[in-house]
Amino acid sequence: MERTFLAIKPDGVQRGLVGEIIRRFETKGFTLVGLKLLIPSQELAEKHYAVHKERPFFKDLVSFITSGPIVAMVWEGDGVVASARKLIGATNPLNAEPGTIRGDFGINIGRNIIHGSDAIETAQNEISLWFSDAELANWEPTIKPWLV
Ligand code: FUP
Repeated sequence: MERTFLAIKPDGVQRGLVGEIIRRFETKGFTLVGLKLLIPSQELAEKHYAVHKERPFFKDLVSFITSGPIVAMVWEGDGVVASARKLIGATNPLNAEPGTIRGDFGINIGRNIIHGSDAIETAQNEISLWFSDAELANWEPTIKPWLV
């Protein structure tokens, strides 16, 4: 079953958006299989954003993501990687459609509330970077009337 890695960034946590964001993925029909709150280490943040290490915003990005607690999550379900990206919206919240998380709650690209893996392979790498196998629950809801 497809899985993705999502992280509510320090701005999302501090603005009290954790419940609202989790609700959106739950009510969409995805299954939560991993969840923890942590302040990421410098090393973890640099590995997570390694693809951006030559970009001018890299230093600020790492400093922001390590500045306070984040909520790291793994969600599971058909098409969850692409669907979560749609629910999250465009990277720059000013370009994100209303109805998306960034479109509804953000205006600043450097404070865009939530991270979501951009492809299935990236998701696999990010999940193993942030979670051990023991931290992930292998379970399925026994009743899925919303999928029948
Ligand atoms: P996304 O996949 O939508 O999170 O966006 P990217 O991987 O392109 O960028 C990762 C993070 O870098 C963004 F969430 C915010 C930050 N960023 C900037 O601060 N400035 C930029 O010009 C681009 C990205």
